[in-house]
Amino acid sequence: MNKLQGRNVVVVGTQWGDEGKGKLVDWLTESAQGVVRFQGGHNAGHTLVINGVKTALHLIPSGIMRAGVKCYIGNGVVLSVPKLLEEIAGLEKAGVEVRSRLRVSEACPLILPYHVALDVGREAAKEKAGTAKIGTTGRGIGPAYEDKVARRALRVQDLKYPERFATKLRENLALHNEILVNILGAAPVDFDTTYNEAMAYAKELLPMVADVSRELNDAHAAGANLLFEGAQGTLLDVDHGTYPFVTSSNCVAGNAAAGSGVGPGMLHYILGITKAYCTRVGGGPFPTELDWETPGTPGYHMSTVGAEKGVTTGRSRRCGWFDAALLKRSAQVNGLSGLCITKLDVLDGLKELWLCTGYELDGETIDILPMGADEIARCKPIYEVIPGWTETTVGVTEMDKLPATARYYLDRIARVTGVPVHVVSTSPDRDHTILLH
Ligand code: 2SA
Ligand code: MG
Repeated sequence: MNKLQGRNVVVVGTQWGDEGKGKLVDWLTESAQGVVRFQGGHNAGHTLVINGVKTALHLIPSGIMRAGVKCYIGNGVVLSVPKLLEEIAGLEKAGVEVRSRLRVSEACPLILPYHVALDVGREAAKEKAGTAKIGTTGRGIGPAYEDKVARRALRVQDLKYPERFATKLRENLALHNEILVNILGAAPVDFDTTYNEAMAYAKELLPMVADVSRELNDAHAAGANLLFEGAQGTLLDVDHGTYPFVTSSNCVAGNAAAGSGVGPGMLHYILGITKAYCTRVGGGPFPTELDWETPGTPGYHMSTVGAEKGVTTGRSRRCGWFDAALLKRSAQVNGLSGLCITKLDVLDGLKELWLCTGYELDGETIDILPMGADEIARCKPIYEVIPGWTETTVGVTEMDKLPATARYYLDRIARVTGVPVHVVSTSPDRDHTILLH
């Protein structure tokens, strides 16, 4: 029995997302009976490769690729119903049974067309004004969370009551259309179209709607092991990330409880998924960023060998050296039990690897990432240079089959961050995984 079996495990990204969480959740699902999404929305992009076949998921928990596993979309997720139905249709076409295995919380706030229009309109206005864009995915995530905390969101449960839905929709449209038209110079969103579309998809969604909090508590009481699948990453967390260049939800492990309706005592083990180098898509500071566009440079190597493109938007991800001081922050705010290092194989062939162990900030040396974008933007990384390896590590499944320098690199990461490495991933394939007991 390893440390991850027989427990409820939270999987979180420790950097800026795209650490490879989807593959790990799928792999861990071998010993789980339920997988839960607790924050974010269809801005997420989780790629799974099973028997050489690639599947991209945005909303549905990665556990869906294992027959018999139950999947839950918790209250912390902002839900675009048409996007969910599209994803279900795609999976069904590939022969995956979804509807009988997926439960959606009735407390999920809905993403409606005006959220998307506001998101896209605001980014365009920033561009026009020459101010730094957030670089959002344009999926309406931020505006949907704003409505939630402003206590005016339309939620999944409102779809059950057409009149209530219509009243709330009218109120929301009056508010948002004014901003769209008068401030952002965008087209207004039409009531009838939005209402009719919502009522049409409600029929398809409602059979999957459930009291997810209760179902998770019942499943736990009956002895099921649950996996909580984080989306995005710790440095995109609305409180702990590179604010304001963040997403609008809490991506940290603590939110697995609040975003799904279980108590924190039910979260037994926190696995921090960590890429062997750093990437970020969208705007905002990135202390260890490299030139990733010039052929022959280490950054270009990471970008091309690592195929660093956004799964949702297709944008190129920025690339840089591993940042252990950033990871210290992540370890702290998540309470990590162990690390899973992914994409180690991407570093094969690099002559040397630079590991950031701290920064110089305003003339002082610090050993942990500071708070907020402005301070982070002023950080100058301090590096330790480690020799690389020439051997291929693709598909290695045992620690002692890794080159000694690769093992040293992993050891340095564990020592500097203070978190043990429990899993190493050596390719996107489910089976190419090293488990350290
Ligand atoms: P948003 O749309 O409001 O959440 O954007 C705010 C910031 O959060 C970043 N963000 C992401 N970063 C990495 N991966 C994400 N998912 C997709 C992927 C992204 C894609 O898996 O590649 O395809 O572009 C994700 N979702 C949100 C976003 O870039 C902004 O910096
Ligand atoms: Mg992703």
